[in-house]
Amino acid sequence: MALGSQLTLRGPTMKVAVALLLCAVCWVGLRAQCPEPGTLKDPNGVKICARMFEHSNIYNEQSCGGEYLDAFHNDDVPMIPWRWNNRVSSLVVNKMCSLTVWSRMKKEGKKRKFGAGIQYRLKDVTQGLFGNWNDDISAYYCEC
Ligand SMILES: [Ca+2]
Repeated sequence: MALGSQLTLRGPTMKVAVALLLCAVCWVGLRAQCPEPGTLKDPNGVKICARMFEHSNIYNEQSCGGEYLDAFHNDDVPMIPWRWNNRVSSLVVNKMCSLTVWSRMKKEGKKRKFGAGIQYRLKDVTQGLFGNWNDDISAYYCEC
């Protein structure tokens, strides 16, 4: 632990403690975890069809980060809210549900149907020959 010993030598103990505390807070802030498909419910206990997340991560346990957008049963959204356009990077589909997505507004462009489960990285989901689905969802339909 070269960094730790340098800090100890150069600064007072208090500085080290503060640094460690900040680091811990920082790590918690960055940490995210994809919910298990069967646990997706809103605060009122209503089943969520699918949850789409702003970020993904190369580590599965840190994926599904940032803001998220919930889709409920029968949500038919040909025009995703503007601030969500081309932004979704990971998603979870509830058990017995499916989420169909399009790469262009008005359900145009490429189309893909996701069954129940966790997609940690839409970057890994191919679209056509060279593309992928990261930051490329512009319309969706969810059903259970
Ligand atoms: Ca994103």
